[in-house]
Amino acid sequence: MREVISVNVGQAGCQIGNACWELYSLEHGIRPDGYLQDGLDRPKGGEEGFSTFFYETGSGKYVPRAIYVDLEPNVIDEVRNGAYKDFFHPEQLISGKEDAANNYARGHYTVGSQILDEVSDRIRRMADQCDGLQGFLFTHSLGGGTGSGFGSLLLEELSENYGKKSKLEFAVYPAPQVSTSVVEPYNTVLSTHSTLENSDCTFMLDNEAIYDMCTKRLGIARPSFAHLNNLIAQVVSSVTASLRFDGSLNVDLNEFQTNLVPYPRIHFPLVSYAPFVSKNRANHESNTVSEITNACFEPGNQMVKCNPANGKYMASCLLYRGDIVTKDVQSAVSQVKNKKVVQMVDWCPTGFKIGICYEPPTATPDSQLADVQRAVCMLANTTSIADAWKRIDEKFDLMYAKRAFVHWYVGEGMEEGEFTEAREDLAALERDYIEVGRDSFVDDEEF
Ligand SMILES: Nc1nc2c(ncn2[C@@H]2O[C@H](COP(=O)(O)OP(=O)(O)OP(=O)(O)O)[C@@H](O)[C@H]2O)c(=O)[nH]1
Ligand SMILES: [Mg+2]
Repeated sequence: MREVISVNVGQAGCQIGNACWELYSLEHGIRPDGYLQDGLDRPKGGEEGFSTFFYETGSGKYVPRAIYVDLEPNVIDEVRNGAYKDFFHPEQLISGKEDAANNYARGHYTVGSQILDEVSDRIRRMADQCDGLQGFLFTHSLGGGTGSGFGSLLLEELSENYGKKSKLEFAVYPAPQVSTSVVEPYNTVLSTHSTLENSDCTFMLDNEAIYDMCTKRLGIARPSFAHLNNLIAQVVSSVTASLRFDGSLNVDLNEFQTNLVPYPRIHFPLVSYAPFVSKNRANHESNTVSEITNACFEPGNQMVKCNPANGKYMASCLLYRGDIVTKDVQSAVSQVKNKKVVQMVDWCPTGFKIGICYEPPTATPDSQLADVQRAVCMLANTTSIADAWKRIDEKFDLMYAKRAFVHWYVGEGMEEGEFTEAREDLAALERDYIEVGRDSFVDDEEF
């Protein structure tokens, strides 16, 4: 067994969690009340695939291995009262009384620290139910007070308690279009700094990139969080499909991680996904393996705004799902290589790791995405993702030069030195990315 516990923190984390669990339940044939759909005698996903994410109770109900935490009650009350209210055990849903008010320091030190033991306890109980816990899947925002502050506090705690168990993150990167506060750059930098050593792999979800997919690809005039989250859920589902479904060319996430992360700090793979087909165009698109593979190299399909043409790739994985023939994948990949759209670092062989899951993607009923026969998700460790750090660091610097809003953090007991320390760490991260992208023979000459 290789169970994975999902931990959803703060508004963005919990709402993305909702979208993901709705999708997982449909993919595995489980109803919103946790029982199997009519006609199934066990969930879809092979002998044990589904049980990495669900456990079965004595009465034949399937319960997500998931924890929801928010410092305020509204977002989680919607889960408690919504269509999936019977899906979760009340113990899995933890909310406090007042939020972190967009303040990392409140989420990390004052308000957040009061709820830490309780959350830690619930996670422990869930971990005790596992035979061979593989790790944790974290979703949270980097810009919110709870997501950034409590998220990083909890990751720290998990590192202490579960040592080497892997911790993967889906982290929402702030965007002006759907921003909820001016201090998001502060929270993002502070959170990234305190999480850098406690997370093994972080997939960033840039709300601006996803917002643009909704408007440009799917024709949604004014995308809501629900729209963004539907796209995000598709991506998270693709990344986790290899864990949830048994299959022949189905490589474990651990194995992908080994290939994707050459140095511990360089652990932010760029995620791309194809196809994005809206329901009203479904009949006009064919989406061959070659087309969807090529689409992964188009900036409009990336979950983070950056330009891979200006950077170098260190590693990449292509995770296909649905009606896929291996031969088609091989020819699509060699086409990509021949076109030289991908520039690799010179210290790493040009390898694409391939995974295939034969279960096709599913679209939720209220999603704007159409049902398609096949899809692909690319995870690429490229130096160009450092653009995202550069952007956020610049915004941080503008405010910090004037010490604007800093008193809110200091007022919650945070030392001002943590700002400079965090910012220096991010500067070092930007330099790390430049370093790994440099040609090695140039380095030798300098020697
Ligand atoms: N994609 C996506 N982003 C969201 C969602 N909800 C909030 N965000 C983004 O998350 C950031 C705000 O963080 P939240 O997660 O709302 O804050 P929180 O973690 O609840 O923290 P506090 O409310 O400050 O205690 C902003 O960048 C929002 O644009 C969501 O459902 N989906
Ligand atoms: Mg909140």
